[in-house]
Amino acid sequence: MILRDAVRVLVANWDGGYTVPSRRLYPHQWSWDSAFTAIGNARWSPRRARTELLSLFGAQWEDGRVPHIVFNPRVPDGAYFPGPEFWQVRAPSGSATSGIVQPPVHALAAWKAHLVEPDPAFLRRIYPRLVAQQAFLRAARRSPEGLISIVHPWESGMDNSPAWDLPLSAVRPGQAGFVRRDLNDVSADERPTDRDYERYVALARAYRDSGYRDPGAFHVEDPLFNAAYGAAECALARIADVCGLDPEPHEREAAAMTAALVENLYDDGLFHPRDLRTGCLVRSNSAAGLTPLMLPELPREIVNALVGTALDRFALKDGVLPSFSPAAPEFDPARYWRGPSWINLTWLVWQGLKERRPDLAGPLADGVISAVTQSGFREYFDPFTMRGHGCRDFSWSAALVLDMVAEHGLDGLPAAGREVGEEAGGLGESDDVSDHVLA
Ligand code: 9WN
Repeated sequence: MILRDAVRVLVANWDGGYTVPSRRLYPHQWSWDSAFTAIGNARWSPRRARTELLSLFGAQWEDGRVPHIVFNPRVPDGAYFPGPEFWQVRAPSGSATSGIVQPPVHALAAWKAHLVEPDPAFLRRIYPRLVAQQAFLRAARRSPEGLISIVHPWESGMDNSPAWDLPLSAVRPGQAGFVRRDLNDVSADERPTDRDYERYVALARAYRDSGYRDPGAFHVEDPLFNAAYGAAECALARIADVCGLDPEPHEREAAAMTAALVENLYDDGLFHPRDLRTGCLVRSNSAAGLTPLMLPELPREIVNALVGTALDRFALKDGVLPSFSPAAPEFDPARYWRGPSWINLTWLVWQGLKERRPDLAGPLADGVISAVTQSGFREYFDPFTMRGHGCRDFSWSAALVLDMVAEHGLDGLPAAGREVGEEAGGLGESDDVSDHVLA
């Protein structure tokens, strides 16, 4: 039942070449959402997964950046703020896009799609695009210590995390002069405050006005973003291998990122962001600090310390992962990224636990499945009551449940790999899959 419902959400949110995160709240294509959605779609329609990724990379900029939003010209102006009229920029393909990025989880998604249904031709097609995405980050955002920076909380994907409160306090909120659209669909106490929104808009405007070049008043190194970059290099090494290319440069790059993270962002059982304006670590309690677990070469003692932190400070033994430590004063179980459990973040940490700590990974998958069974495919969940918050029928919640069930099983039934999705995908691999992109 749950699997059919997941596929139904993904079918309803499919726009012919990609999946909107949510029909009402997010009616365009988002970068890391497309990667997570592709991971789940691969379980019942690998073709859809490949199309989704190719469609996103169809809007890649010449400098290699993959914009965080690709706008659908058929969606009415004003359906989402800030829309194309705010960003004022187009990709070489002609698509209107934003000018900021999101964590590079796409190489991992491409590799996972290939594992479900091997397709070397797809890998050969997307590999240079994925390499260019990483090259942009190195050229435009890499510090001498080897870490990649972000210039906007939206680039972290965890926009309203309390980890950004301190760096954001240095940002002067601009004049309001805009109308928020998000509050039409979701209650104000589950979304960022107006004050935060004014800062987001001021930052995005300043970056836009610099020609999408100069970091402005917000400039930080985020553990999740950097872990995603490192995991992307690991995936690229495997992809290169299939393509008959040398995996070694990617392996070296992944190892260098792992070392840079440990050297610069690790302290006291958790990875922390670093504020490049002050040079200081922001010692917050964000679950983003656990995501370097994705990196296969993370030293054993750090893995053990992170697991200890996950158990003590994030109550991981209860089978859920809050986005922020419940023990911290900023924790809020219902407000966007300030404590609720998000399925994508849980999935990233689960990647790092599956082999090392199956005793913890199993209950985590069960926790996710029971949250959606109780509350549906909501955007986020109260980690104690599992009550759903944010929008409904949220794509990555549905997609990643398909992936977790495929690997972990359901209700005591064993993992079934792709058959999971095939059974649920009785709804049909529709003809509505256009593979027009990158043509
Ligand atoms: C801004 C689409 C996106 C996710 C982000 C999430 C939220 C947008 C917003 O929705 O951000 O990019 O309007 O709040 O924070 O992770 O990609 O689902």
